[in-house]
Amino acid sequence: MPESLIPMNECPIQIEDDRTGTSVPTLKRAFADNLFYELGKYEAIASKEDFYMALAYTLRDRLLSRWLKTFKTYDDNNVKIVYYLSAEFLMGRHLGNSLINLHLYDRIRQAVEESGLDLDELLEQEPDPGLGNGGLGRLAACFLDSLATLEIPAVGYGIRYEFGIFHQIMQDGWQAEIPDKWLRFGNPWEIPRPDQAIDVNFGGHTETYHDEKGRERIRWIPAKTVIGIPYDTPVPGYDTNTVNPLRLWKAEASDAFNFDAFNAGNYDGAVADKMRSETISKVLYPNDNTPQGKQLRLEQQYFFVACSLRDIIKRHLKHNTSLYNLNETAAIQLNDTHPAIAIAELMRLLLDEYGIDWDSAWRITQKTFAYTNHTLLPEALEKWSVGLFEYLLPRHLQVIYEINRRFIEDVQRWYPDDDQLVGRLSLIEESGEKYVRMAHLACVGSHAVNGVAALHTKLLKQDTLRDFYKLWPEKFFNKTNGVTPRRWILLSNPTLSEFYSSKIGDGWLKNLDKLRQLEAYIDDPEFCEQWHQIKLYNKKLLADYMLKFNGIEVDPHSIFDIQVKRIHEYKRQHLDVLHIITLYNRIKQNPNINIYPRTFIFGGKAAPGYFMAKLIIKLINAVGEVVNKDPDVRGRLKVVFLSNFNASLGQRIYPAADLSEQISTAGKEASGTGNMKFAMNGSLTIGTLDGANIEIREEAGFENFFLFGLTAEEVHNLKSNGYKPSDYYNHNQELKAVMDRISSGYFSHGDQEMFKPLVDSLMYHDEYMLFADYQSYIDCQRQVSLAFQDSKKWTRMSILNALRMGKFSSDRTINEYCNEIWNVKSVPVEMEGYNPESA
Ligand code: GL4
Repeated sequence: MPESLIPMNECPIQIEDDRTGTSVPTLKRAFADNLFYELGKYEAIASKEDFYMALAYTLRDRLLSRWLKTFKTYDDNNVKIVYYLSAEFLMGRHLGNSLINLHLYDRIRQAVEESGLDLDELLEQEPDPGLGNGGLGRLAACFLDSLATLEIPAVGYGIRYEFGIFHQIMQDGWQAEIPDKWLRFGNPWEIPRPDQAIDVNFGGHTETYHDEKGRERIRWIPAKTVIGIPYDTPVPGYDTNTVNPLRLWKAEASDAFNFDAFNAGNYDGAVADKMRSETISKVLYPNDNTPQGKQLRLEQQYFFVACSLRDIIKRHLKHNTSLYNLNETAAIQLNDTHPAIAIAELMRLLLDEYGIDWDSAWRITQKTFAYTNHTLLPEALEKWSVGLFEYLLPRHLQVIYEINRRFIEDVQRWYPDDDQLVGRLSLIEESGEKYVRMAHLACVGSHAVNGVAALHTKLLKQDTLRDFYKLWPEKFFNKTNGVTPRRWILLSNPTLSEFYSSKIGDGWLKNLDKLRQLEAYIDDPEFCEQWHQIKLYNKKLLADYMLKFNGIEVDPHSIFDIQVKRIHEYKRQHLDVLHIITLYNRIKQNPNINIYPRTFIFGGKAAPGYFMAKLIIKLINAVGEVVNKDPDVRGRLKVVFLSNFNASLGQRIYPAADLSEQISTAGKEASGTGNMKFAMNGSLTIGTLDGANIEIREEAGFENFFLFGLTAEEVHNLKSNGYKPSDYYNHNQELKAVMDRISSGYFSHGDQEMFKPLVDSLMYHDEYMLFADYQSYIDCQRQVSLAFQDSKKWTRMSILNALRMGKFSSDRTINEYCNEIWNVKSVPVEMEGYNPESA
């Protein structure tokens, strides 16, 4: 019998079989074999992409036995599974990650080199799957890594966008967007499963009818059906046999095309419907912290949620006779409100398709869902117009109205004297055009609601979700974000990782708190010198990259002062620019002034429709153009904008940073996760008391953190008392000089109009209070420069930052979710005769 037909439980793991063997000669053979059979190429005609693909297949083959065994283990034991629903997953490149998880890095390097190729070059061929915008999508990916590493049964559900986040290029200092064709050469990491396709309905109307028992029921008569095809990508854990799936849905038309139209000669019309259906999973909306309110976006949300829920129910019913105990086999996490329509969809399924009564259906729903809020910005809270809802999802709107009716009845019973309360809590916003408030739906339909850092959760309770907190204080949790040390230390910073492991072994990779053991070396000059050399080495690597891609030569001994993240006014990249211009002005006034050399590095994408963010990018580049060339500067200041910041560029950047810029207006950044990646790699943070900065500072020690700026409370008070940015401008000479220099056209070839919108917005509104924090920031930056000049002291601070970041491993975060929200346990996957470490 062919091996594939041997039942799983009898399936022998064949050592040195071409698809599973891991000796160097077998790997070489498998690599060549995949090139030939999967790609139809031989060495002489193969491109680098082909070699990369052949290598990717070689690794995927080696993941499959563990993947299938993981599936079988869950299936056999009817385990409780975490379902992480997210419109975004920024997974980063897979190949390097598989190499470290399978412990095959060294052997593959040897196999590839013996084949006359360069592994690093092949790794660079992999497109970075950019199915997300920024922190929220990357968090989902870190969580999947930790779930698999902690051996938690989990499935990530999302959308298989054909075009991910756009590719950013610079044209004359302006951002331009190029479509991200990440699937152009095919995707070796995914397995399509058309046999598990799911129908998703849209539009139409509802009608009542009587079922066989004479009960009045409602059914949805949809206008259109789209098919969701699942594509599975393996998510391997580190040092475990667990390989969980990331299941992304692709939209396809239900009929290939309309034959009536085709036969009538209307060829365009025959394919138009098909194209419209397939548009649903075409492209990721490139907005971070700003919803778009477009019909297609709601279609995307409902599409992936409907597919995922049907899939979850199917899995549940395989081993359970009813849905009454759904919450015993499923914990569904809503990553922000993007999948919140799931609450109405599960209710609809339970009521209409499974005939369950309202109260039971509602109990099941609430016990199954939990919701994570990721933003406090009021403009970022999603709401959908009732009209659009009615048009696309008429039955869901009815369900939402009924949820709301019962909810408001309760509220009126609990608080009979508070008229305002009902209006504030209602799932429907009623002033002017009516909207469905998705965060409200998520709060009432979940048993747990959490923020993503201590301050954020506190502000949710005090402000954004205050009324819900008053109703259900026990529903609220804090789950401070974390990031995976596998990608953000081991893969990004191999030199530092090797240094750690040479001292304490590699247990730190699964228990990051262990790094604290290394504090014993803090007074050892040799240890500190080695640390310093590793940082310098990483800086040189980044300097080489900047020379190659930006044509800018920088001094690796200068302070690498870095801000990489989405461009947004609340994140205040322009405050960083005000500092650069301040230093520049000082040099222009006195070219011999003593200024410690700095390299200011920026990276990040602006939403294509966000004019002010794009203008900030232009300003950074315009200032760089002047500063980098001015002979008076004598190379002491360099400004570099690295285009197309993404996960793989992050992997190069974090290890090379001295200073991490985390300078958002206090109370605006829910958590931040880049702040954690920098600190883990030994950068010091200059930051406000915002998001997770506060907790990073507590862990690192106050003396190892550069703090400046107003607190969230002070921001709030200053705003309520009438904030006047012009007061700061008029009373601060340096600030005035900086603003005047921008206004004068100095950075825009004399054009005084170019930056006027940015200048005016600061001078007359300054929503994010740059002026209020300016002096404190400038003073703090002076402390940074002084500290850096004492190299021993700086290295010490850098080391302590890195060693004390154990809390920010996403393993800690996921453990908390498992114990306090999901109530799930680890389920180890046993593989006879297979130990990944000795593989
Ligand atoms: C974000 C927050 O802005 C960011 O602070 C947080 O770290 C991240 C993950 O929780 O979520 N919210 C949105 S929207 N985009 C983000 O990156």
